[in-house]
Amino acid sequence: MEIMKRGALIVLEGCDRSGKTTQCQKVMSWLKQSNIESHFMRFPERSTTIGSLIGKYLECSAELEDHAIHLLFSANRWELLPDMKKLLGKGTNIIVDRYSYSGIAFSAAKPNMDLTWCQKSDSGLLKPDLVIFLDIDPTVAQTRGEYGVERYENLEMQKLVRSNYLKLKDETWKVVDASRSVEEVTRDVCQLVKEALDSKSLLTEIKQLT
Ligand code: NYM
Repeated sequence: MEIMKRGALIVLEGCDRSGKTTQCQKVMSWLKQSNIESHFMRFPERSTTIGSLIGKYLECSAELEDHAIHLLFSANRWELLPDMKKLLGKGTNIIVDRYSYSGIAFSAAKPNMDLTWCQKSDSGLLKPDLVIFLDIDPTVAQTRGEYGVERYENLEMQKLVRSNYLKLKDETWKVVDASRSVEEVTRDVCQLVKEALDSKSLLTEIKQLT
């Protein structure tokens, strides 16, 4: 009897302008062409009630205390946990544009925000099978075009965010040099996704973030 594999939870992370969204689209179209059942998600998911408040905060049309907005970003992941579990349980892979690591790296880049404290609210969420970190020097990323008007889109913040990301790196992380062409990056990203989908770990239960 063939044992059914659960879906894989694959996250793309990186600073602003690292190319995450483009690479998520490339991976999704490659998975579709290959007839591999997959679903795309992104965080923050701005379509929910919590997400719309996050959206207002990012657009600077609402102000929130730093811990409070951190907890809202986290709550936005918790509210989508049942959907994620359902998809993975029926064997659908999930490709996610940003996850807990963004939550921690961005919040902890603010003065008086402790990285360990920031990790706590996501403890118990699903631990990704693979985190692809699109690494780029924020000074180089900035040359890809002006940052937008959203909160956090400035060089000083992005440098702190990158150094926080690197503190979070564990055995599930693969670092990809995102300063190269879109095609070169896509080749590496798709290869890493392929390896994760072939992994025997999908026969075991998904872990939780600690
Ligand atoms: N962000 C994203 C956080 O500060 N905390 C989080 O938990 C998450 C998921 O929101 N600058 C930040 C990172 C980005 C912004 O931008 C979302 P985008 O372009 O929607 O990925």
